Amino acid sequence: MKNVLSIAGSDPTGGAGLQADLKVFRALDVIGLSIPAVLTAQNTREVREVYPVYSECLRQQIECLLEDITPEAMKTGMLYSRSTVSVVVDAVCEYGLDNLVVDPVSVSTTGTSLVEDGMLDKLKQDLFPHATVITPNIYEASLLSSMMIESPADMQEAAKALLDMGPRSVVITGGHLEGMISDIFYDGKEFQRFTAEKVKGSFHGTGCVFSAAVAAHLAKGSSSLEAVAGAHQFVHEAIKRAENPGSGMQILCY
Ligand code: PXL
Repeated sequence: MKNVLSIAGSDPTGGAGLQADLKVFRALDVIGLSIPAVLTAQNTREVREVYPVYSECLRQQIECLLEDITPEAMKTGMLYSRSTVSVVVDAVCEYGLDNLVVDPVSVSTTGTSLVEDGMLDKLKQDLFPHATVITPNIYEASLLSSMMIESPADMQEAAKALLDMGPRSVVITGGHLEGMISDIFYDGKEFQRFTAEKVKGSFHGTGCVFSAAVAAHLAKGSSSLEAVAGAHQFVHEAIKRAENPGSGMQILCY
């Protein structure tokens, strides 16, 4: 079996973050490796507190794991702080990690900021150039590109701007098109659109599940485009089976 590493935030509900990533890895038949970069206190209604893991702790977790196992792919999720991004960039360079999926997690579905000031600039400058795929949702793509995104044409423009930041490909998720939900993939050659019927409800963790599925597919040898197509399908099926474990948002089931 292939090994896939997630460096991300912990979400005790299991709907998003590291715990969701591990469930995706299990469902897609890869070995899941996991390093918490941030701890959160949250439930299905709110993200109450965010505690980044201090740099030395993160560095030691990465070093100890990677001197033993080399993952075939890796994803980053919520990193929150500039110093956390630095540690991850150092590790990617030092261990020559490939098949890197960067999910530029910026805000929770309930509206809480999940990044400290200046962190997104650092992510763009230092981590994006190493990424095989970056997976912003519409809101994140807009923040990162400083563009208003209101139409499929805007999504394409934003994808071009994001590709110029150095990743080998970009997928912007969660666009709306005539009642359908659409993701746009761009690798500098052509645009590909993936559409699915919009399911009613408020779902937590769709971005995490999507990027984890992309990483799992890359580890198993898929191209970026194939990995994104697989992840799109996976998320759509998981949304249809979503459950409501608390009194807030639904979490995906897969
Ligand atoms: O969905 C973004 C996200 C990612 N990672 C963690 C989160 C959230 C949203 O709440 O808590 C740990």
